Amino acid sequence: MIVAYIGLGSNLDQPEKHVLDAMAELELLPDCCKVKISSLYRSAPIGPQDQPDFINAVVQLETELSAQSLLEQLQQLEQKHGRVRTQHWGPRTLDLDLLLYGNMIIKTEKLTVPHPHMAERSFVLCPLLEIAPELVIPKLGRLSELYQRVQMDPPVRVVLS
Ligand code: ROI
Repeated sequence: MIVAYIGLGSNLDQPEKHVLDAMAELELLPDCCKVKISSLYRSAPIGPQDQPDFINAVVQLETELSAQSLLEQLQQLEQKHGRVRTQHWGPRTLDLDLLLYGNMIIKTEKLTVPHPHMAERSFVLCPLLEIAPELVIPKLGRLSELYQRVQMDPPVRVVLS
């Protein structure tokens, strides 16, 4: 059993709903159980600015799937949410990033873990810190220290009505 962390993001077509639905769907993946979910957070887009704000969250999963199989499952869920890859760093209905897979360092053509941009992104570090405050990330170090160093403004926690 491996503990994996998934970053969720959406900025199209009721983004809160895409993220909340995906949280539930992650638990239903084969050989996975969802252990912890973060709050939802809102932040301005990084990349092109002419797109809506993003809603982001992080889910901790316990899984028996290999990293590659988990990645394929995440890509299928993105498809189900109507994800189309058009503009680079453009808007999206659902983005599911495999952030961490146990303590493993993975570098293949399709997958780099730890996620290569996570240390620069407050919208990843902040929800991750909420559910795993003591986490130490391979190659990157203590999550709490990464969060203190990040340059980007913190995301705003979404209060669901
Ligand atoms: N910007 C924010 N704030 N949140 C994201 O999830 C996000 N995802 C992306 C790009 C377009 C890089 N910008 C983002 O893929």
